[in-house]
Amino acid sequence: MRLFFCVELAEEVKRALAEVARVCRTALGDGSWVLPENYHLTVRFLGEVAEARLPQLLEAGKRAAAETQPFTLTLDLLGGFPEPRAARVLWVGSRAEPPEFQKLSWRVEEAVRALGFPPEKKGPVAHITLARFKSPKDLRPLLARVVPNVPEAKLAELTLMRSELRPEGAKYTPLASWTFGG
Ligand code: 2AM
Repeated sequence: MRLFFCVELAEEVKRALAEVARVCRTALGDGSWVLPENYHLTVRFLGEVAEARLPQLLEAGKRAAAETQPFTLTLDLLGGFPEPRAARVLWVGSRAEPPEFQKLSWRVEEAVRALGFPPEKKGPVAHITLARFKSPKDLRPLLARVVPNVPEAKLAELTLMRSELRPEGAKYTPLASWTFGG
């Protein structure tokens, strides 16, 4: 099964992000726009994982969450990966990324490496993907114009999510969640 660790967002945050996406979509047009119910903060993508490894991952998630304090994230930055002038991903993130996010990412990264998963090469960037594009788009005019207006996100738990890819969009099912701080 296809799995990833993430942090889920409150409904009011998802609603505000959907409004940001609506404004962006009017400007950008085509693309694969993430369903608002699917918005999340990825912590670590694992890819295809044998079911037999699930108990170890559940243990790793539980431990990483217990060592993390609840934190907030100010969503005030619109960005593009790999770069704004030729982006394949449109995302919302933070101008001041909280150290707790980095710490959580590294705890999870260390735990999954210890389980034999290949290292993640990209450094963690706290972001929520709004859209993906088949051909790269120049997002610079949009980024210069739109500043996300989203309530502060209160992040309270780590989730191990299952992802099933479907033509109409991914279907995500939480397998387990652990409150930060135990
Ligand atoms: P994203 O947060 O930038 O969208 C589920 O697919 C989640 O895992 C997505 O949120 C996605 O990134 C993240 N992810 C990271 N690497 C991935 C990969 N190689 N393939 C698919 N998703 C990946």
